[in-house]
Amino acid sequence: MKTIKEILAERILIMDGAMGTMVQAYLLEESDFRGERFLDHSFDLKGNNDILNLTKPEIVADIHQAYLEAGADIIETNTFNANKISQKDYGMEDLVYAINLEAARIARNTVDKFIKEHPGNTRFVAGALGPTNRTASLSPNINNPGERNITFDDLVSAYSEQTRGLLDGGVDILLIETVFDTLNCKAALFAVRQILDERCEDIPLMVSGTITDASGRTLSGQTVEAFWHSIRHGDLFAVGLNCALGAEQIRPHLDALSSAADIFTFVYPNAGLPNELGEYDENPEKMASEIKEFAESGLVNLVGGCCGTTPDHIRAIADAVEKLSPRKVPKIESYTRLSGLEPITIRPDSNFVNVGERTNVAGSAKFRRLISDGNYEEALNVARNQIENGAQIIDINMDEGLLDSEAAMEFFLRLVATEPDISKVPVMVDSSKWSVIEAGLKNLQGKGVVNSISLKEGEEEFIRQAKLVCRYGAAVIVMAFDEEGQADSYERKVQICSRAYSILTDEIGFPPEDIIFDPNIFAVATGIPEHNEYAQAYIEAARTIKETLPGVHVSGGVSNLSFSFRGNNSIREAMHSCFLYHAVQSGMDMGIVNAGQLTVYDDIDPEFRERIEDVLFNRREDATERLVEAAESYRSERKKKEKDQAWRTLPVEERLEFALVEGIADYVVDDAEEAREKFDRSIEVIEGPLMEGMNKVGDLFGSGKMFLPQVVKSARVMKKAVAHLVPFIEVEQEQTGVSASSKGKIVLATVKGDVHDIGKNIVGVV
Ligand code: THG
Repeated sequence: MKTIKEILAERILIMDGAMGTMVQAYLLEESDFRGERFLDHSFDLKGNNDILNLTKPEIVADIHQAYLEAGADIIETNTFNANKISQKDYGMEDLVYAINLEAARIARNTVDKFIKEHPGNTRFVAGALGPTNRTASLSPNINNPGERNITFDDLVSAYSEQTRGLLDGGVDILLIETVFDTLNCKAALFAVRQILDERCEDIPLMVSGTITDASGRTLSGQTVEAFWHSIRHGDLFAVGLNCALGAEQIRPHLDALSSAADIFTFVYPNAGLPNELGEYDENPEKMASEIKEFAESGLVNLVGGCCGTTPDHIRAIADAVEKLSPRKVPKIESYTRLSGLEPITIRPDSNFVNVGERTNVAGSAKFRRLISDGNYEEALNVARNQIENGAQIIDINMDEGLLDSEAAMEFFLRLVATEPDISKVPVMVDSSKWSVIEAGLKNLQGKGVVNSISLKEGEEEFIRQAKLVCRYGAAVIVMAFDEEGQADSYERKVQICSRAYSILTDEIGFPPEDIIFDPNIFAVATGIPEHNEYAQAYIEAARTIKETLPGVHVSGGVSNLSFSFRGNNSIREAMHSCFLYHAVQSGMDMGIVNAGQLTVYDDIDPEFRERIEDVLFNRREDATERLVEAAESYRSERKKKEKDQAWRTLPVEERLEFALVEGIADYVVDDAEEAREKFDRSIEVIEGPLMEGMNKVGDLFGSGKMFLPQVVKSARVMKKAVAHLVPFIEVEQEQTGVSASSKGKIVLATVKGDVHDIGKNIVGVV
């Protein structure tokens, strides 16, 4: 018989329709659900459709048979709630294995019999794993956002048991369906992959998400693309959407999924939304015509029906798509794809990625105090500020002797999960303890980054951890650290990273694009001569790693560089800026930084910059001395500069430009007003000095002398200035009869998430 992949290359496959809708039509009573076996069971069983596998197997088989006759190629087992979490409601949690085993056997037997009676027909059994009735990413208690009534481990255990039953009963496919919380789904994937490994088996795995409302997000808040990034690691055979909205409303989300996913896609919608009587209005013809359009548009490889659909719907759908060709699975570049609630893709030509460092108890006295005092609201603000200042990922570290770090990581991530403006970005779980990293991974619904693993405890442990990183579905930072210690020279950095790369890619098939090397940024200008080569060694190692290890990224903890100037933030910022300016040119494409505290490279006094660069490149014997010497005066000068506000005496045009480049919003309204009085028309302030300032920002950004967090600050200043001017512009337009609309409209289209999109948003502000 043909394999399912062979068939899918030829035609669109048909999945079956609703089980529940069909069961309802039998008008079963409590006694039917109970049968002989559960006559004395202490819970009401009416409505527990899964128990019918044990008490009314002939009904389940008849429904399967009806769908096979209607043209379904794939029959789903009657196991939507056959997990111990959902069955607990009926006091049936001990019967879960038996229910799944029987359900799989019923479907198996019905399908096998059908094949025998219709030679040449291939049909398949998909073991259905539902979402359970609990959600791992949301709190059940509005007053306590950190609370959960289900954990990742609970879910893994429940899904493992269900998977065993389904596999033992002989299913051909496993279908994790109606996913409303991706963390639940990640636990299911973890369980299924683990069980298949244990049994040395492999069968096709399908995942189906569900979009519950008009926002186009899953119940737990992810966009379709973020959802896809979170589950890609599952080595899936197909991904799709089901349930919730009817076919029409599901279309844009199916479109998004279909363009993002480089595997087969499917959809099995409801027969519309239930009406006020709880009935489904969409008739077979209407639904079939909608699904036909999906197929004609090349969006799907498999189609079927969910709630409210019947064999008539499936027959109509099968007829409608019979002659249509299946979607061609697109080739998608294997770029780094992370997610929080929203997706982020890091391409080889992406700009430098800022990772916010402040949510680190070891790296911020303030954050440590907030966590140890239990002031989580403020601690969340630390994370939020990093993002507002341009961090695209946040690094979270709870390594502190007096903390229960596992518990702190878990609790903080659960709080983060309930703050959409924070959880929109991916999380980097930072700890030197593997148990803390695992605690983190069990609480991330998106695809995050493990920070970090290394060869320090040898290859065996390295491989064990790397495999787990894959199984949880994360990218990983690999430190240049081996059995001999941390790499400090160029040679050791390159050698360790190359060794780690070949172990990861050759031995365990780790995707290269999910490897981020950190060749160690160490403190320079410490007075210890051995440290003098550290910065240059990093910068050169970054170049070689990027050139010789295809697909990877290079990151580092930037603030480490300036530890010897602790307390002197102005010199530290200047050092970080100089370092990044050079390191990014040589291939560093990600860094853990204090987002919002990066000086503009060109702003650093050239003489001082030279002293910093003398240190970074170890250009003179007395480089450290000269930097230390300048440090004090630089600090006081900077302080003076900050205080004495010499720039306030510049002409207004130059003040506006300065404020934009520096991201200083304090005076911009006054300055915009002053400029407005100077010009004939208010719009000229925007078209003149403000645009000029933004052009300067653009040039600095383009040449790597400004980073995204700084551009964000500039945009904020711009927005404030424009907000002041707009009312005047509108009045003037009215007076002159020249209105904005009479000038026509400009439509700006960009690729969502692409670098141009950032540009578009800035232009949008303008
Ligand atoms: N590589 C990787 N991960 C890392 C590091 C790295 N994680 C931790 C660290 N290094 C990066 N994060 C920080 C965070 C803060 C500081 C330095 C690095 C820092 N903090 C101030 C200090 O210690 O002086 C604290 C000041 C304050 O209390 O506010 O410098 O290299 N993969």
